[in-house]
Amino acid sequence: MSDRKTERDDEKLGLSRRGFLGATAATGLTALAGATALGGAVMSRESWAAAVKDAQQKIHIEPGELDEYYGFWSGGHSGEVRVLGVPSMRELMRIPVFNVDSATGWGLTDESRRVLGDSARFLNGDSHHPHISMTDGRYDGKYLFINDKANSRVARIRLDIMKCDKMVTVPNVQAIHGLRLQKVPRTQYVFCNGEFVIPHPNDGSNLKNLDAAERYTMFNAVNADTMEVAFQVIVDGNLDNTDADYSGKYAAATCYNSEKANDLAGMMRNERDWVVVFNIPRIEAAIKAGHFKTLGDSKVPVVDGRAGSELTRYIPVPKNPHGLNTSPDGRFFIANGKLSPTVSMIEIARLDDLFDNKLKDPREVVIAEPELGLGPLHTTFDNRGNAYTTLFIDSQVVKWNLDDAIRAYKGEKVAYIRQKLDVQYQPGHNHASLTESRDADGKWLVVLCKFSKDRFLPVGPLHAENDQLIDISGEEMRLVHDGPTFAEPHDCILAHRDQIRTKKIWSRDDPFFADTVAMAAKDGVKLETDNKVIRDGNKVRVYMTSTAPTYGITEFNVKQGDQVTVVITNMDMIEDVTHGFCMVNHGVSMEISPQQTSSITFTADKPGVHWYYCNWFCHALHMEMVGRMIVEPA
Ligand code: K7E
Ligand code: CUA
Ligand code: CA
Repeated sequence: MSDRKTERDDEKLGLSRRGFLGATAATGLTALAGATALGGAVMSRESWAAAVKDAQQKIHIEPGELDEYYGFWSGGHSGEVRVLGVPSMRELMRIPVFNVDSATGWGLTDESRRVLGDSARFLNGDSHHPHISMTDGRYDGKYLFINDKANSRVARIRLDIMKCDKMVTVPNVQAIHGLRLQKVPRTQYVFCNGEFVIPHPNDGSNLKNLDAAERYTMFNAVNADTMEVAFQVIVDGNLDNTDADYSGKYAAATCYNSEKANDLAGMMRNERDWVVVFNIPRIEAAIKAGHFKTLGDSKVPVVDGRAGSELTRYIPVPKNPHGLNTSPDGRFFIANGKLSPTVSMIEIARLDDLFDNKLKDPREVVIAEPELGLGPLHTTFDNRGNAYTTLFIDSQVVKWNLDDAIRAYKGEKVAYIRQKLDVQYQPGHNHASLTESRDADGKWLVVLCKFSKDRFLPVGPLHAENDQLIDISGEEMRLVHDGPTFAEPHDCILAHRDQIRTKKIWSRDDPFFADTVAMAAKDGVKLETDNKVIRDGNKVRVYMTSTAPTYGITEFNVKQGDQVTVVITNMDMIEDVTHGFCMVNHGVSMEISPQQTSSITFTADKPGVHWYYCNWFCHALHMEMVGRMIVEPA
């Protein structure tokens, strides 16, 4: 422990240990990285130690005490969402979404497979951008939405039960990447970007002359209530990240491949790519007036937003821009330059003029383009007019002032950079508490670092990543916690604990299992009391209750080849008494929490005796909570 503090002291004093580590970023530009603390005087060893102690006290949550913030982390290519308490950074829960989960049975149960729909055949996902639904620019705590880049899906998670309840595959695009929500008047649309440019139609009919084929990708809006795709907008170039404004009128997205190239060198050819801005009321009006087409089997209205369209505007910005972030005061869209050391500040108040053709040059909406360091990827904000941008190549977070950046751009001699803080290492997203809402409070900053190198005990060639917690409540950013994570949270969102209201046990009328309840009603079964086996041809439905430590049915008979559906209703009322159901050697497992009904379907393909058991620890006699399925040979 004392060793680590000494190392931190050394870093603070400028004896940066990573100076000896060499560059990780392929660009080899690391050597150009700037000094650690621009503008900040080097503290004495004593005052630094006192400051760190003070910060560490803030994040120490006593056993039994609760955190002030919920954090929702994307799980990257593990496909899930993780729930953390902040500032302790304790992991509270995992919410399986685009993955299959052995513990809860997500991807195995009938209820989850209904949510997954056609895409239940995919066992992988790649979740990047979790965002909480809003009303009037404030988190309303109802839903969390998240994209799946791997299989072009968007999912909705109900935050009262922390389960995914809807999912949609966006048609006619490949790889949904950027995702953000309409903030005002409420989240009616989930905006999401199709990243890759593909030929249309993409049915193999144009492979002989692909260059001549029409090729594009689309910006998409999903209806947050129905989770159906509301509209799609054809764009030039490709689409990376997106965000929406605080008036409900505009959304914007970055494009890194204005070149429409298929290879790396081609995608870096242009010095500027662009931000495309979408005029949502104009798009809605065009669709209402019938000015749209549809593609293939899809019924989704498609409008054309390519150059010259009245629905969009293209604003050139340098170079392969990545993150797109709206400041919580509603004044700016900020595009992060990635291959340019700058970020581009787009003044949202000037967009009306841009759309009304009152500006000669779309660049007139760029009110400043501050130079921050190497590899700016994402920007987040406090409530005091400051922004925090990750510098991937420099492995730093830079704190800078929005208004001072504008003054400097106009030629005033003013320093806009407040501080640069080393992070460990190669940060992607960062996220400040409540920053995507009007309630940004400038207390905590999470920085999601892609590399941990030597920060943790080694665990083989695959290293942990490192989500660092930084105290931003004072003048100076202070690193207070390292949080190792598994592949690969891209992004997170922090909400105050009062903004999230969860259920302690299920309601019997919850829509999550309403289809199963309807099936039981058809079979004349009362789920809360009946323990019954219903045969319907070669389909067998086994209805049982569970009350710690017993199942309502401890033995049932089926025939080899029967399709068996086991439906269990957990009649326990006590919080925390979750039961499970696992049929040995059948790949069958599920969670049944208090007052929940869960069901799972499988084929009884092996004659003989097959035990089932409860796999969620529920009682002193949990081991004895078992039963047998007897399968007669065909
Ligand atoms: Cu920068 Cu997918 Cu948000 Cu990763 S994206 S870092
Ligand atoms: Cu029921 Cu363990
Ligand atoms: Ca480019």
